[in-house]
Amino acid sequence: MAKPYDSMTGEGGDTQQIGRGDTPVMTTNHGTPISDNQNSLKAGARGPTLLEDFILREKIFHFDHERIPERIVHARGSVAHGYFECTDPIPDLSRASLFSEQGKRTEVIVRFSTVAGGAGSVDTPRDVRGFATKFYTDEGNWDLVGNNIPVFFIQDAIKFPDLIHSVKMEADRGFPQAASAHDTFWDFVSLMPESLHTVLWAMSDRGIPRSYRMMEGFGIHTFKLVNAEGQESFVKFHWRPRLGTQSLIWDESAKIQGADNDFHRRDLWEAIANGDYPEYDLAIQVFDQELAASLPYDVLDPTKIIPEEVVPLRVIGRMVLDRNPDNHFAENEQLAFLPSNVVPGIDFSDDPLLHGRLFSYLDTQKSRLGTTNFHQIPVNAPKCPYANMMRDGMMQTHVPKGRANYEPNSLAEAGEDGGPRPRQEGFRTASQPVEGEKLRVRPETFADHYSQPRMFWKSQTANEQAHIASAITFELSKVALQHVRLRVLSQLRNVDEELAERVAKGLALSLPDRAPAARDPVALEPSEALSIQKRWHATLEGRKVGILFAEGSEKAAVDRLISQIRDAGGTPFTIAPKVGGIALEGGKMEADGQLAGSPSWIFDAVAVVLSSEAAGKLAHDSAAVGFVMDAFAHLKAIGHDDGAKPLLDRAGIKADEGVTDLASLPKAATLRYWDREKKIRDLA
Ligand code: HDE
Repeated sequence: MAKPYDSMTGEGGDTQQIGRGDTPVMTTNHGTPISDNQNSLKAGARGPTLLEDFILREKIFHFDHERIPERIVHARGSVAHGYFECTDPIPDLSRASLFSEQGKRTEVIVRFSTVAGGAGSVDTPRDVRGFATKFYTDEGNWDLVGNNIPVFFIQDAIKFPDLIHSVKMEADRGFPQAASAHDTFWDFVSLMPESLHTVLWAMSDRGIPRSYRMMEGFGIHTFKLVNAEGQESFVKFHWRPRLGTQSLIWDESAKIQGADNDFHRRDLWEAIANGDYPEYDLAIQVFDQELAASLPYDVLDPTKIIPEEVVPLRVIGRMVLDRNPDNHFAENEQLAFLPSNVVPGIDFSDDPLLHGRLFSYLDTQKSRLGTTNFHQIPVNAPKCPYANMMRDGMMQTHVPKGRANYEPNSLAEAGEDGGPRPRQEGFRTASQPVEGEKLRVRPETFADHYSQPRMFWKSQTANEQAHIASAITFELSKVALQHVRLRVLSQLRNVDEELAERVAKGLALSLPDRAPAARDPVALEPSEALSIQKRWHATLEGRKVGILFAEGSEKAAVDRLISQIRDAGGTPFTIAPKVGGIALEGGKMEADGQLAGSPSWIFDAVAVVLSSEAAGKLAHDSAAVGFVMDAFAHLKAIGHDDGAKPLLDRAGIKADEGVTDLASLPKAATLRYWDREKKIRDLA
């Protein structure tokens, strides 16, 4: 008998090797045990491969079809499992079972995403981020498919394909990937003033979040809550990250694209793997028709927010993400969200954008996942029992018993299983009188496109305003069509003259005439909640500190810093010119990362612990000089010992509040140093 195949020597291989110890047997997809997974079947050792080789054919056939179409938008995303816990029940407002009792937990899966880039694109371009949550409630799945920005570019679903075509890579050239800084996007938005509010949010620091863990989420549309008596209220949903909202600096986010394509995905994965579970509060804004009617904008218009100073937020629960996916394909690519997935107690408003979404997501899953049975894929299936008379179809995995595939039936009377029946307490659409002519129009109440972007602009700090002005200037500098740049400026004049002037100056253009406004803007009070900097959480939790050392550094100082950072809830990451272990003053030490591959861009703050000899040497190493120079330019805290000075001097670091000794670093590292910005960058 021939010898079994040995993968080390490549010998043998024509006998079955079934069940060696606990290792499962490799089989074909139909269960036939495989003896050799290295060699295809040939006629003679150097002869032609045989068509008969069903093992080879099945393996290549399956591989050829491993990819499914990526999502047309939000193609790149990262998922995490966890739970939602109700902390403040609201049975008076909604009969949704997940909000019924204090402490009640509901399993969730969340997918965070960018919008414009493909599945293999990077994590930190300027873009809106998706924040989609599937709650596996005991009365069915509720999908809250939101974004990190509380408004959207368009008011009516019929404009969505145009918006997305314009922002994606241009149709003829296939670039730019994952970027809005190009002709077609700005052409479209300059012709659609309703998009300006969201454009301003996207051009603000919200468009470049530091982490999915430090990002707010918004359901955007007005929804309805319905209680057991059938009484309705309007509601807007908000996720608030416990770590606070934090963003990157534009130059930093652009550089991170080179250092770590997976910056956000890795951050989420590592936080969960380390037990630092991301947490968010779920808050609601609840209001009635009377309040809605009193506002100078329409609550059905998804380009508008209701400031929390007008309708306060009430926290009703928290979400904890405590489990990484086991398999990217099964739990991310195959995950299907449907805004139409609601449960009894939650209902839709008449927002025309929402209504288009109720169709689109169901439809797109058929083309992405290939079958109407996509709900049976484990990550999509409800965790509660589900039953109906829908049958068959591609990739049907259920095996229903009996004859009852129609309803009503009387089979139970003959002792057979008659199957499920609708019940009174099931989902009931909130009843509302509807009357009107069939019209293709936009309501008058949707016509003010400028008051809210102006309110957003006025709510920002000076630095944040500078970031918005320079982001628009940057994007328009990538626009080649002069008439498009001018049209954007003519729109911006309606938002704020100063903003328009700053952008015009940045582009060396004269201001064109103001665009005609469909309706004159009204003055709205600025809202503090719209600024990230005004609500900054000064904490080291969730933040990562890079510690650079080299031969001769004081080991005790590095060790001390590591434990101080950990004690404050941060994550230390050590960096050295060589990773394998180098001699420090006081012992040998391995580093987590090599200097050339660990630029300061990927940390929230840095420490430099060096002997003066090593610092003198590193002052001639561009990676080391860049490490501190960029940390300074990105407004980060820099902690250092005396020995590190030659390197800091070479990098032109000027002492300020954020440049500290090592002992003060853990506290200093909780902030960014906004005051520094005007000294190193033109904020005009
Ligand atoms: Fe989406 N959107 N969308 N969208 N959207 C999709 O559904 C669509 C909109 C959002 O992680 C697609 O399964 C239309 C607003 C997120 O899997 C598609 C309109 C908001 C995700 C689709 C909108 C979103 C999507 C593509 C205008 C914030 C990622 C793949 C009427 C409230 C979900 C898919 C995930 C995904 C259509 C507007 C958020 C094509 C037609 C507004 C977070 O169905």
